[in-house]
Amino acid sequence: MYATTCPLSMPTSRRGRGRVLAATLSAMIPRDPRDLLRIRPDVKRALASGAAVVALESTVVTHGLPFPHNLAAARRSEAAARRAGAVPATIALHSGRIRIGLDDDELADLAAARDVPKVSRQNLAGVLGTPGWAGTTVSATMIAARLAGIAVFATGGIGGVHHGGERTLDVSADLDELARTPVAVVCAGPKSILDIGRTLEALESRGVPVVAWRSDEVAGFYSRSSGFRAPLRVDDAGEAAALILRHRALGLASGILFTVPLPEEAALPREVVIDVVARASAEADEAGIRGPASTPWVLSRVAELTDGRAVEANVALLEHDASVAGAIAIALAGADGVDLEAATT
Ligand code: PSU
Ligand code: MN
Repeated sequence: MYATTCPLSMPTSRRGRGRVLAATLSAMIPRDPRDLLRIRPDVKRALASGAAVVALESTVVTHGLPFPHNLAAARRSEAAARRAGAVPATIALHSGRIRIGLDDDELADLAAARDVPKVSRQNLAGVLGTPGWAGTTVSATMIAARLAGIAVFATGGIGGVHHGGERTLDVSADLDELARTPVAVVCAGPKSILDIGRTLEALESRGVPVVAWRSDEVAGFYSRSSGFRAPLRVDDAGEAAALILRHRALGLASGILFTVPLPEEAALPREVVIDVVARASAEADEAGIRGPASTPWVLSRVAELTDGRAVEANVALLEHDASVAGAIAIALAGADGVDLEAATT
């Protein structure tokens, strides 16, 4: 209709609109990836002075735990990292910015937010173009931490190969991220709902060091052991920091996965976990739950089937991981002064 009433103006106005669009885009497009970051002032100061900072993820807040346990977990993780002497930085997306460090009101806002996107590498740029909060998974949080210059990141459990993943290809983006992004991830093990054996195989193929903290076995998330022997072991934060520095000195660009057994008093017996996870996963299959919805669905069903004990375990392990990550970040900040150039040439 526009074309028939004013045929000649259409190409011109298209060009006009194109110019306006180009101008708007060039004002909006970041020249530097750091333009997309908004870093809380104390985190910025800590990073500038080489002090210890611990990144914390936010998908566990938006998708992993029910309200208000999610807020309690986020606050307790921050406090644990602080007690260890590090500055905590919860990472989330908000209206076009990657937020590195939230204040308490923002944390409460994030925890109460409904229907927010779950962001990994694949939808990071897309979701940054939308308003409101979004939770960052391990993969997106690693990307953000690296952009901000944060070397140590604490989470609950990483994603991995789901049961039947060899058929469905439901393999978390966390694994490829660990293979390509140089951030140390401190967790309580791959989430218990996963195929742990295949997850460890995939990490080995990708060249990701899997390091057990004070144990010979890979931690089992809700239970202290996964039943799988760990390829590597460290017994204190100094050893962990030394391993991170050697990895860097070799020019290896991958991440490092530290698995920390959750505190004894919060742990669930492994037989119980195996049984409950099998039931929840079978129900998810029957209900046709797939893809990114699968992890949150199974986690919440596991919480119901354990009368909330799984939620308590999840909160406790998040807090514990943050304290260990804090200690590693402190050791790393102390050791970073070591002249690696001199040490490696
Ligand atoms: N740890 C928890 N609960 C969670 C997660 C981790 O204790 O919900 C999140 C992490 O953000 C992890 C994500 O990156 O689940 C993995 O999801 P998927 O399996 O869809 O990749
Ligand atoms: Mn998945």
